[in-house]
Amino acid sequence: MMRHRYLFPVIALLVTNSLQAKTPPPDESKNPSADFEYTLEAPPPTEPLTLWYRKPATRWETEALPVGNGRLAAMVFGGIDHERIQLNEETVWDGAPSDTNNPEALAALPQVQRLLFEGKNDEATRLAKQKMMGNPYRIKSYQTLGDLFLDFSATETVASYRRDLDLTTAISRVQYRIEDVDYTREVFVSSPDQAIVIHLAADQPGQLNFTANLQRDDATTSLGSRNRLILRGRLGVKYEAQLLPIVSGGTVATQDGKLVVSKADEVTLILVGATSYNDANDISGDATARCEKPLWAAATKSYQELRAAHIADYQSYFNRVGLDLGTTDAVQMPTDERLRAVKSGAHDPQLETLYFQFGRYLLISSSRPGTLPANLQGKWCQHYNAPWNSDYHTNINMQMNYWPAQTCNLSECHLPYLDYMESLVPFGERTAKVHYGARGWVVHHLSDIYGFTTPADGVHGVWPVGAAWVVRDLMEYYWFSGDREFLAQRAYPTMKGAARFILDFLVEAPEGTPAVGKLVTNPSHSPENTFVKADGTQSVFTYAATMDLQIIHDLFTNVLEANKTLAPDGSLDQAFRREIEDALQRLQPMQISPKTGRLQEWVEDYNEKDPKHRHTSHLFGLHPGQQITANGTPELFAAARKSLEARGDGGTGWSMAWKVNFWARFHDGDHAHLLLTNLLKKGTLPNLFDTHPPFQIDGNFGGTAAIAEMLLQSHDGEVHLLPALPKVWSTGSVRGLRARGGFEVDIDWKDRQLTQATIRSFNGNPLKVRYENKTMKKTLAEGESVVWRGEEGEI
Ligand code: FUC
Repeated sequence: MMRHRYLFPVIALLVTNSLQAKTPPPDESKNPSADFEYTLEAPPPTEPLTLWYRKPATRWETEALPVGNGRLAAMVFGGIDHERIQLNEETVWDGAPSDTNNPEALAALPQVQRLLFEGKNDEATRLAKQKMMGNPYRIKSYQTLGDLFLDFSATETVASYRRDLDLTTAISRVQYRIEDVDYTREVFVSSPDQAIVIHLAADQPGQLNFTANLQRDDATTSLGSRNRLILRGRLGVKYEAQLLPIVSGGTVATQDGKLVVSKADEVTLILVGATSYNDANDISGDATARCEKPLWAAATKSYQELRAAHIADYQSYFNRVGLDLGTTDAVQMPTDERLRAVKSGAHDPQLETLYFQFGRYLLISSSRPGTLPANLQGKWCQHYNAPWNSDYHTNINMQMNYWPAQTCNLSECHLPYLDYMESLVPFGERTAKVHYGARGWVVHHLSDIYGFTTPADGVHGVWPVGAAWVVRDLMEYYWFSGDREFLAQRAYPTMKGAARFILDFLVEAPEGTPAVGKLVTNPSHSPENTFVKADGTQSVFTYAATMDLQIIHDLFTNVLEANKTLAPDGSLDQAFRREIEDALQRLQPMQISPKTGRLQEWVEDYNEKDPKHRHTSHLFGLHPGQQITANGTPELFAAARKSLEARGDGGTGWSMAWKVNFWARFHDGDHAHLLLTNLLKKGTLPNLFDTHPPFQIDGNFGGTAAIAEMLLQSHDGEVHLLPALPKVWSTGSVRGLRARGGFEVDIDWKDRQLTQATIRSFNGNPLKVRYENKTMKKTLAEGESVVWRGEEGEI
């Protein structure tokens, strides 16, 4: 048999990181910790929905593979003599409940507003920085729970190595052969059993020999009964992890805080984690009890039972959507090599499908009913001080995480976002009152799990439209589900609170401004873009940024729709409704620049300091909003397109993902695909994680949502099939996408033409479906479906 052999270089870097006690990664240099000789045979057959690699991961960020159940998460390296499995629990978050409202803010507000209207942006910035920030104005970081290390005896020669992540089962597997023994390791995170499960096996008895230990800075590890490993520590919250080995054959013993497994046939490690976090006000829970309950329950089950329950649970989400964009031989290549080929110009439609399904996988694995929402890194974070604290950024990032939730048929995974937003309401009400003297509730540009709603980081944090934006997902949830009780009990009251704040926050623009007499926001930003004024001075701080006006238009329109849906006779909240209708009339409209023909980013036609800036905030009204459409507002639609062209085809990961969505909304499939390719080329790491850089998960979710948006749209009163199909996806099919109005849609196409669509109705709403310039109307009963092949008229 032909064998390729190559040597891994000896990595003998001894990193002294005592100066960086709080700066993991602790020992990426240990993976692999010895010099192996890999013997590769022909790659094993692979499956289209599997990420797979020929070597163990050496770097967490780019190579390790994520598994998770919404609450617990892990990154698997697949090491041979040294395995690192990095662990997360979603509430291991530094900080503690505290009141960060700043009582000086309210008095400064009118002065800051006056200065901004007078064009004294620098003075306004100085004053706002001094008086309007939260106290303190920084939050602390989401953190790692620690690491599980498995150490095996050193090996010289390893054959047939492969590690993978199977998206159809949510199991990460490592396989290799040493001498004539085949080893297999599987890792998954079970939602039904609330445990990280690691299973080690060999095809011959008595071959498993290793030690296991749990580690984290500032935490202690001890041994409990039945050789249980316990890791305990405290930030504000108390955190804990416990590991229980279930060993067949051989022996298990303990030594120096480690488990020692010798000559075992098969081993299952059950790993649980929890903290004392109850909610944003209360961190007094019992972390130990929260660990022990699922631990002992899982310990009564066999590995096969745990595995089967996990797969059944996971597949009840994952299997709802199928995508085929065409096949390619590249499917036989490891995922990192395929990505490299795409970076050098190859077209790999199956990698695009894999990327799409990976985004769905990540959402299912980081956001389940009852958990917190996915943060900037989902739930996967190896840091003590993560980039942007791995927080909830509400000026694009957290919202983008949830763009695929509805269209990609993961409605339940949307719930953590909605629950979390509602949990912020009482905190946001206090901030509205203390900082703005306003009713309702406000969130600024970021938050954490302790109810942080005040301005953070710098003057760009004085961005009071966060709540107004996040509540749009409540309406999305309603549009997709048709759940009227949800609309009445949850969506409407929460949107109303956000709208109340905006009603009080809006001010009339004075003489001397282009918006004179109109209602505008002040202070305001176009997140986080700097403008240059006619006198050459620069600022980020102004009034009436276009995005604010669009967010407010969206919120007011949605709250009115909800009000009218709940009480068609107009009897609900009449005074409030009139206030909203009146404010909507008086709201400053969007402007098209006479200089450039583009949609203006600010009410004054400033130049941008960086015309290619990553945020394209003034296109919110195009996506995710729906104020700008081809039919409804053709001039704004054309101006928005010019704005996007001027921004270019680059950006950070999430920025490119947003642009794919924009191009999809412009019904330009080829340009959308160009951006998707750029996202894969420049914004995607070998483990398919999105990179800002560094790793940030929003681009994965935005990219997945965008692929769905290219195939199906429903924001403009009709179900639009294949609105942005690129030439390169000439033949394909998609099953199970969801559309507003309560529909599920399957589409087949061939040679760039629709062949057939099946539309199932969940709510019995009237259906209008479009393909190119053909439309069809039909009222389907609840549960009824229709097959359409693009014929005009009613069928
Ligand atoms: C926003 C963006 C940054 C980054 C951060 C987490 O502030 O401007 O690019 O994504 O969020």
